[in-house]
Amino acid sequence: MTELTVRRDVPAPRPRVDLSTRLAGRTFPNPVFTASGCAAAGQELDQFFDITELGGVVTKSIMLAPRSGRATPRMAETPSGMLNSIGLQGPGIDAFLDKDLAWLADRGARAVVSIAGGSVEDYTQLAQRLRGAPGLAMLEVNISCPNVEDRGQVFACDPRAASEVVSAVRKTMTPDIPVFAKLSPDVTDITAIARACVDAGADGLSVINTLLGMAIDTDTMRPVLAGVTGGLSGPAIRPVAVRCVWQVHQALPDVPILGMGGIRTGRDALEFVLAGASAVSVGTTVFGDPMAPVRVLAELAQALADRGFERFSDAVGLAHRPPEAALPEGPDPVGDPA
Ligand code: RRO
Repeated sequence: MTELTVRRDVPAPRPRVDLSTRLAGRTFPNPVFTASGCAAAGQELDQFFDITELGGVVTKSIMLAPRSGRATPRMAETPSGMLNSIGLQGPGIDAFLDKDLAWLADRGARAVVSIAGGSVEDYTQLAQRLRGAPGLAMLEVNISCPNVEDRGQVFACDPRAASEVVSAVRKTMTPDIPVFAKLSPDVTDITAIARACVDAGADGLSVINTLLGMAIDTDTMRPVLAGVTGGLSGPAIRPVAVRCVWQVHQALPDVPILGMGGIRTGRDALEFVLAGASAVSVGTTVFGDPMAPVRVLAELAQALADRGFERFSDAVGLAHRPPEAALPEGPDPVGDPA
């Protein structure tokens, strides 16, 4: 068997922009994170680049028990996007703590652990298990997985259910760990759910999970995915994600947002930041380009420098301000050659 050799590229030097970002009282060195479900717990990506270069590593949602997930096929390509119906495959919290989180802590990465459950009690127990865990920098409460048998379990589609989960997790987790709730775009008014989560104690919001989608194979004339429906991700959903970040930031300007949905370049990331995201997750694109997170980070730094920013934080939500207040003071804000 031949051994796989992988590159460990050194990212290009970044221009001098202060990229640090604060998420609910915790400072991260930069605003580019992985996206839950697209990089497992970071081990594979670390073969391509040093994952401690990223602001944080967001892990695949973990449940209490090990789970094999849904039947295959569970992925399908779509125009500018991808459908998945993984169904929360994972090793369960015990193995995750022993192996994945321990590895992230050893590695010195900032771990953002995504948790998922079928009941409020599941989430509470997960938060209990994670209390005081070394390496844990933040919790992402996934209340919006589209691939559950019962749509009633998509807590993020109902303000009361979302609130119950978030409140239980916030009460259980130590105050030093920010608790973010991950929202679904598949709702009439995302700001109502966002508000319910924040009122229940969420320190921030992850915006957005995948959109519920479906593809039918016109040769077999049957659904492509064994699970029939799946979560749509990739550039196809970026305008929806940017709109959701915009709406949530407008409604709750003081609440930090981790934005995601189809980010492939630094400019894409900047779009989310201008809409109101204080950090971004890079997801689906890593399947084709494992270096994408560090590339996006370098491109974002360059894009900010090209526009005259000295601090990343000055760009957060800037698109909401009137045009005369929109550009920072500084050198030539328009010289972006890309
Ligand atoms: O595992 C999945 O099928 C999955 C999850 Br937990 C999620 O949050 N979003 C998604 O598109 N797929």
